[in-house]
Amino acid sequence: MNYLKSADPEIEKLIKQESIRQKEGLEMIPSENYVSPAVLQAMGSILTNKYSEGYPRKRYYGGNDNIDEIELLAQTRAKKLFNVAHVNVQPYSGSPANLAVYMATCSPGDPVMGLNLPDGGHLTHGWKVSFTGIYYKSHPYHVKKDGRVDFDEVWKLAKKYKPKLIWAGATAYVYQYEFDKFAEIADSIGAYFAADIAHTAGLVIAGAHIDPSKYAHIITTTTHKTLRGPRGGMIMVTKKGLKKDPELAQKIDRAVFPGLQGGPHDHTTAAIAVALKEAGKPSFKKYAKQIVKNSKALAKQLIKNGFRLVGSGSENHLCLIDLVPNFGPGGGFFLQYALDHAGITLNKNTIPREPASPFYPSGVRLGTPTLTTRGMKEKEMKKIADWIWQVAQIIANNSLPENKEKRIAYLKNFRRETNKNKELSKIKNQIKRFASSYPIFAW
Ligand code: DSN
Repeated sequence: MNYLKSADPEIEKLIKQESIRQKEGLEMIPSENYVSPAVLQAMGSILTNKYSEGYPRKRYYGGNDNIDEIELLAQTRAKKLFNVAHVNVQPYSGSPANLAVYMATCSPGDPVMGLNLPDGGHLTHGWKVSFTGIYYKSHPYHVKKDGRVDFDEVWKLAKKYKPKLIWAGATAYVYQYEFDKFAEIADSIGAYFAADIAHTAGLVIAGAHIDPSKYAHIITTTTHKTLRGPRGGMIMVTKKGLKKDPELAQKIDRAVFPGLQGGPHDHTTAAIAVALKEAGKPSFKKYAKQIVKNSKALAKQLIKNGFRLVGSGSENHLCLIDLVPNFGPGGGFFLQYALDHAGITLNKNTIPREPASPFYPSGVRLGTPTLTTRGMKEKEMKKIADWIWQVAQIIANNSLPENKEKRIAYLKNFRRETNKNKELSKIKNQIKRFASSYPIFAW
């Protein structure tokens, strides 16, 4: 019985269309993934009916015996996988998780440090328009020309401003995070060191990325990126964190609830538990290692084709193409739009020392977690890199006008021309045939 179709045919149709898009296209946004049917089933379960403010065995409402067991299972699995002393699985997503870390460790106005947003950092690491940059005194650090964190600058800023909290982590960083270096700096000034591994959590537990558990005091993550779970978040306190502050676990828990959130999303907690169980299997390790192999293969072929990559490669799950040689400053939109039209989804992104703006950035960010979930390997990455290059050649003669009025008209025309471009339609058909032959639930 298709309940949705009879109750709400409009929504049912849109979901169907989206599932076709996800099947027929190549999803290369590095923060996305395809969850397993088991995770989906837990997400869509009757657990969504329940309220359970509080924590296991300490709830404000009755009827929570089953929910307690579910949350405890999620906690136990996370603690084991990430080798941490304490975990809170209730944050609604990555940003609320990070806010809870501020609330647990800082007072409003305290100095904090994180990677600058246009350099690949995250909004919640202190960017000026985020709550975290408005209510705390943010002193962002940057990357060098090669895209690597400038640790000389991190040392200098840390000594000068004595931040209470230092973040490591990013949304567009092609190297492994050097947690040991951050720890040395944070420890030298008595700061809390939080590792935000939202992008790389799956790689960390598979041994495909440096493990932060012995360096950081706090680890935050989303659960829906390389970890391949539902949209959610977790905050972990390491043994080192408890040594620095024996109250840290309670501070984090109090910050999540009642500090920032109400009732946890129990259907999400259950789906997180399922995803963590899947992530504990040897097949997941193989999967996560293949993500990195695929990203390296993709980077190699993109460079061979003629693209300029930030950092000249990839050490993790993503690549960042610097499109200044192709379209001049601010040209990320051109490639994102044309590829979307051809069936490859990625996102425009700032590059280090961005010459344009976060709204019209000069690069694109693309990654391999979803393609790897579908069973693709190095051979397929080569083919996809070739398509990306072909599309870039088709739209090669575009550049973003500086004048605002001219820019609007130019982009309107670009969209119109792209939509009717026959060469792009041909590539779209090839991609559709190719992508459709790889199942979404391949593992
Ligand atoms: N939106 C996430 C990403 O794409 O990296 C960060 O929050």
